[in-house]
Amino acid sequence: PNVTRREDYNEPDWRVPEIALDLDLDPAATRVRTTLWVERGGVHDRPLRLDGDGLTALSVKVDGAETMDWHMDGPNLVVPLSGSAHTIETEVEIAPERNTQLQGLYASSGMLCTQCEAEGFRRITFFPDRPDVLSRYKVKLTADKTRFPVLLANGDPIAQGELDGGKHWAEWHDPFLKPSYLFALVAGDLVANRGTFTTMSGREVQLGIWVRAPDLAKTDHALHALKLSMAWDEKVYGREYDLDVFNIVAVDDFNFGAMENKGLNVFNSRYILADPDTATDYDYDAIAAVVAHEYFHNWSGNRVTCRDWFQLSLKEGFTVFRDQSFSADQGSAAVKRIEDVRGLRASQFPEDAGPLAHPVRPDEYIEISNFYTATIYNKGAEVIRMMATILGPEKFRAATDLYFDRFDGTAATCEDFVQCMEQAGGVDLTQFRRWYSQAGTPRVSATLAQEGGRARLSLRQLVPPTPGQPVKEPMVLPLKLKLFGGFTGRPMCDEQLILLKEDAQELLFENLSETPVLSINRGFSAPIVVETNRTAKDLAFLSAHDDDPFARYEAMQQLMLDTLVTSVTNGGTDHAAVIEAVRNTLTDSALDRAFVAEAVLLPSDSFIGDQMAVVEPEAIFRAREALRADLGKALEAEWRAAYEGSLANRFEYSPSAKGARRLKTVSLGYIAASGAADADQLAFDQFSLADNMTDRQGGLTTLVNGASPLREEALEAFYQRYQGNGLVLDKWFQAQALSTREDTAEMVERLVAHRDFTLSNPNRARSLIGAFSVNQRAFHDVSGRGYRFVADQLIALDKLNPQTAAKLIPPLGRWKRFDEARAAKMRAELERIVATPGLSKDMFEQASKSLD
Ligand code: HT7
Ligand code: ZN
Repeated sequence: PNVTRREDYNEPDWRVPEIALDLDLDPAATRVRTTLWVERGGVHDRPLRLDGDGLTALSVKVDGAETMDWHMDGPNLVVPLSGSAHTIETEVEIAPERNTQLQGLYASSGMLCTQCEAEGFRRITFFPDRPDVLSRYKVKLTADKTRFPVLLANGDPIAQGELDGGKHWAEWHDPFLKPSYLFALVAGDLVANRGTFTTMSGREVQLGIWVRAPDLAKTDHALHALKLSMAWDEKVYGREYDLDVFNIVAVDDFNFGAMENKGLNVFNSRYILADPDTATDYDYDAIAAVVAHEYFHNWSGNRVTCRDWFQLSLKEGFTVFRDQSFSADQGSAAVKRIEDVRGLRASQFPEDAGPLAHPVRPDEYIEISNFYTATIYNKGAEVIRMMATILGPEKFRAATDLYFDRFDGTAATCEDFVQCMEQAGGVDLTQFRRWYSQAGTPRVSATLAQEGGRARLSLRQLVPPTPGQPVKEPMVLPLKLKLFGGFTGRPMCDEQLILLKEDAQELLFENLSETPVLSINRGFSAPIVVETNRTAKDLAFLSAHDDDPFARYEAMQQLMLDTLVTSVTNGGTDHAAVIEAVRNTLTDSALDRAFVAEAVLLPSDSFIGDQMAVVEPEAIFRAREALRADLGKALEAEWRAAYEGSLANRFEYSPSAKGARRLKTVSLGYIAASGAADADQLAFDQFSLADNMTDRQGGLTTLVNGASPLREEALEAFYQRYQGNGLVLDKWFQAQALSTREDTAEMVERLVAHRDFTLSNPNRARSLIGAFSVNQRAFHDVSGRGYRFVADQLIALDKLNPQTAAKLIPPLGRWKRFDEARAAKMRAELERIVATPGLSKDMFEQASKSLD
């Protein structure tokens, strides 16, 4: 397959300032008539090359006249042109109902919708399908009025009318220049939850959340989140919405979370639909975050877009940073930071340490869809966050203002963004740019040594080798740090921000009156791994006294990790320090319950594995269960108190009610781990009496991990209650796939045959196959059956939906982290995948790179 390289970038040969699309929509045969106004870019004699994917040109006209002077170069249409400006008309026919890839125009639950990022537009019509070709779009949609009464596209509605034969049409104009990946249309039998938003300059924007009629009652939360996002972007970034309408449509079959098409966002329905009976607090939060994310793209992505796909993090990293900041402002910023860091460690750190590691601005790709990764999104967001930290809030805002002003209406690069940071911030980011070019998670060792009234902090950094990058240069690491008196608990200095730039650096602290304890990388100021010489006592102290909530959480996590890794490697069972630290946190009534719930959770099996030279899934599972059991038993009274303290909680979506629910289920888990005789009944009661999905799911997952007869009863009751609700059934499949029971692999194999399981819906495929492959114990069963099962499923899924299949390869690619027997079995499955006839390039890239 072809490799696309960043260094090969050239400006487009032909610009397309205007495009008119005329689509006669029909699921079986949609006619697409396209007119392009093209202009030669610079002095050259190259023909017009229009990307296509699976298209056959039915007619080609140049300047109004039918021509045969064109040819196909593979999937692309090539038209020689003599002048500097022409109109080109093409006609194609496509079949959305046969589009199982969900890229381009496709059918989902009776509606027609599009997904064009990254390269889906070329599956609809011939076009220079690259993000630096910016055009003004006019779109006319025609369809059967009964099946498709609602016709939506980007921009503002201009006109509509009726036709003979039961058809109708609508015309939409988007006045803003946009790349083809932001094109969208939707046709369906939809209803809208409508609202309005008055912008800071006093314009009224019509808002609509479009769904099928039975789902209308589940759209209030998304609409509310949209209004909050619009107000937040005005207040925090000075960004105002620019069209008269903003529509969101929810679809059931979607490869990703959502898509920021100009004025017409298309969403995976799981990120729109919510009511207390069907959505968890996690879902509610995710809906608000994704609505915000897509809305924020209107500026960071749409008004200023990307020059080429290597710059993807320019819009994604920045927009994730923006949505994280928005969510932090809606509730507890500390808990949000903990959740974001946990997510980064669960998905990005392993990616950065594995065969698919790549820089935030990659150098090459085979299939761009494979690069919508945690590195581009989440590490990209951390890179923006570090610049914001270095500049401080005022200068960072000045820098983003400069960026938006300077690049409005253009396709920009990461370098353009960094230059704005430098200019408005008055800083030199030359070395900092390595965050864009070097892959791998930097590791810092921090050693604090006391010499009388002085302490010396020795810092060393190491950026590990990654594929294609054997040798690394030192990075700029912004580290927030502080010292606390180990005896009095008092801060011994103000928080400092230091920039670690060298391989090794030292800091001296003078006039210390007591032994200092180091608090470092506070707020997770740099996305790195820090190793310190802090003792269990130091960590326990910080977990109780640090005044930075993130550092407090982090100290507890480190204490737990150290204890667990010792248990796994030496069989140690000294859990006293962890038990005391958890007791302190759990009984500290001054703490927010949501924070307590996060702080007392043990690190996941896979995060424990990430700390080890060779991952031992079974030993990790046993060590973690043993610590859970000891915590459960030693603190049983405290868990019960916490559980009961959170019981009187009628559903309300507020930070404090969410925190109470979270702590309730975490406590339930520990009560179950203690082996208490009433634990199963407690879980079952929580499950059955719940007035909301968070509690119901909490009860269910606790039971699903155990062996009580109530387990089957709860699973069956859940299934019966929610049969027909796809999003909730996803939870049912997922809970079973994530079960910590020994027979999970067997159960998951059986669930594939369940009448509600299908690979053609991405959410369903991810809920079973995706969830199972991150269940460390079950997936890495020494027999290799987990690997075989996942490979079989991915080979089948690739035939339908290569993008979704390829995204599920990484767990198999982690073979180097396991013992020889497991590694050989994982490799064998990857080899089998690579050898599959007709494999997509998506899967080929992921699986073949994973073998290196
Ligand atoms: N910008 C959007 C990316 C996206 C996407 C990428 C590949 C294949 C399907 C896709 N659907 C949406 C989502 C976002 O980051 O907002
Ligand atoms: Zn995005």
